[in-house]
Amino acid sequence: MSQDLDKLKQEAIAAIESASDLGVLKKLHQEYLARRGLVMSLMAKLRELPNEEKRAFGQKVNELKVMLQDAFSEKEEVLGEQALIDKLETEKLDLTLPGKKITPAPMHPFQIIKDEMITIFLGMGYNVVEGTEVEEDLFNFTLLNIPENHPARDMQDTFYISDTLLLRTHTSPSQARVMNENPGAPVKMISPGKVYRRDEDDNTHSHQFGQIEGLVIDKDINLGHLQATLNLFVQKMFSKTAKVRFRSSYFPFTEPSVEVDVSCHHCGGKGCPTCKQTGYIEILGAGIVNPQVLELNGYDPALYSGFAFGIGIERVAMLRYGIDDIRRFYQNDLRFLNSFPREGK
Ligand code: FA5
Repeated sequence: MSQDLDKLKQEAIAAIESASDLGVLKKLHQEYLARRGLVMSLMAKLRELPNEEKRAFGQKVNELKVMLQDAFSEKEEVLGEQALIDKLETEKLDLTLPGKKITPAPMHPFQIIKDEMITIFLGMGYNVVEGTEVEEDLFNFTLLNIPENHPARDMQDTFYISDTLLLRTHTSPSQARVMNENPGAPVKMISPGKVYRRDEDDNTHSHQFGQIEGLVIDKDINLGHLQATLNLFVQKMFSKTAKVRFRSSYFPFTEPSVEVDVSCHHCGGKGCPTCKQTGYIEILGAGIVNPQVLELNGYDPALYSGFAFGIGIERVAMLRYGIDDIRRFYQNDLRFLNSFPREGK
């Protein structure tokens, strides 16, 4: 019996030492040390031994088991390390290889022009105020001197969320919000954002577009201030030679009111489908704040006066880039989008 044990031990040690990888070692472990493996099968032979030898033999089998377990663990460690070294060797990273070039997306013309417009007004000392796209009827209409059933509401029909909540039709509610935040204090602010209307889409009209609102309230503000401000804006945005036209107009929240057109980029003012043969494209509405609006929003019209304007962002972008159709802003045609500069270039 003892000879069997010695033989098994020698064979096992030799096999463990010569195991070339972890897979082979695992098989050997099963062969020798599993419940029905070679070592445990020696235990079955106990029964054949005389009683006085049983104990000593059992002890020897146990010692062999422990010894083989140690041998397996040691070999496993050595082979594990070798496997890791092999893996690192075969999967070596070449850190000197050039990386994949990441091309920044082009800037959207709406964003480029909006940023430029904001920069121009910041340069004139305006604050930037955020408005809300989902707006209360009160701020969108009533506080701007457009009470319920006023016909001007029809000109700016919109998408209603409830009887009193709607998608704002213009950025002018920011005027009422700013005035109500600090009634009686001077104001010099712009408020950019998206607006929505139930307008029929065509070359120059969209049901969703951007505006930048402007509001100045102080003592002795007059139409001359408004005109000088808008002239400076147009010169900075386009060129000193861009033709500007002030037309008298009507808004319930300004009195007098004007609309401002800039000569059409497409035909240079001769008339074409883009400008509907007029030679000009309207970019904004403006006027002197109606005393009624000052009063509705906590200002004394005997002390204060102001001017306000609302500029269409896409319209300005169309003039600057010669874009013939406002729908291009929303169609996501890559040929159009890729023709604008990329960030950082
Ligand atoms: C207004 O929205 C006024 N709230 C502007 C205003 C503000 C007047 C402060 C007085 C004082 P209007 O509807 O004209 O006005 O729109 C202003 C500008 O938004 C237009 O000149 C035009 O540039 C742009 N715009 C209007 N409707 C559309 C549309 N459907 N699609 C694209 N741009 C539009």
